[in-house]
Amino acid sequence: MSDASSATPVVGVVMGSDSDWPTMEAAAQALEEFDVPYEVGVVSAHRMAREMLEYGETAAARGLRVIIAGAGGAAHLPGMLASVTPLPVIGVPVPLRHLDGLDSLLSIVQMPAGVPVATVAVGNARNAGLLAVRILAASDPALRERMESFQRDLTEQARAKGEALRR
Ligand code: RP5
Repeated sequence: MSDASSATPVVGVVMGSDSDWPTMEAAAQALEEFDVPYEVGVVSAHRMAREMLEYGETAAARGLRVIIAGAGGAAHLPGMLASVTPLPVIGVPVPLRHLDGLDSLLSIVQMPAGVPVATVAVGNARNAGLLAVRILAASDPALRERMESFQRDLTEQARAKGEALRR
């Protein structure tokens, strides 16, 4: 586990394997764009079950407010973390070589009632990062203003692209 900033992390970005990082990096990038302190780590649900449970059980007390968890295949990490923490958990289905990530998506999204995981699209870790920012922004007016500015920019970019195509 490594701190990505000197400030106390408020978002935990975890994944089942270091092989998930090329996908999960986009979540970290989104958090950096909003200067949200985060930490990154590998806590495999299957290969490091005890560490995974300890991570989930201690996350809130350590100051985390949101967990972003990515995994592929039999992707149990987000759901298992959600079962042992009261924090919001955002699941990222990581696409592997087989089944195009459909297995990861279904493993993460089909949670039983009472144990929610907010699941983003297959491979869309950027949206997981942005959703974490929105969750934090709900109780942080300055961060909310930055999110609103980001949304205005997104609209402007879409309009400009539309204008460029107009005939
Ligand atoms: C999952 O198994 C991980 O999240 C990863 O997506 C997948 C494969 O892991 P490696 O064999 O590449 O370490 O638990």
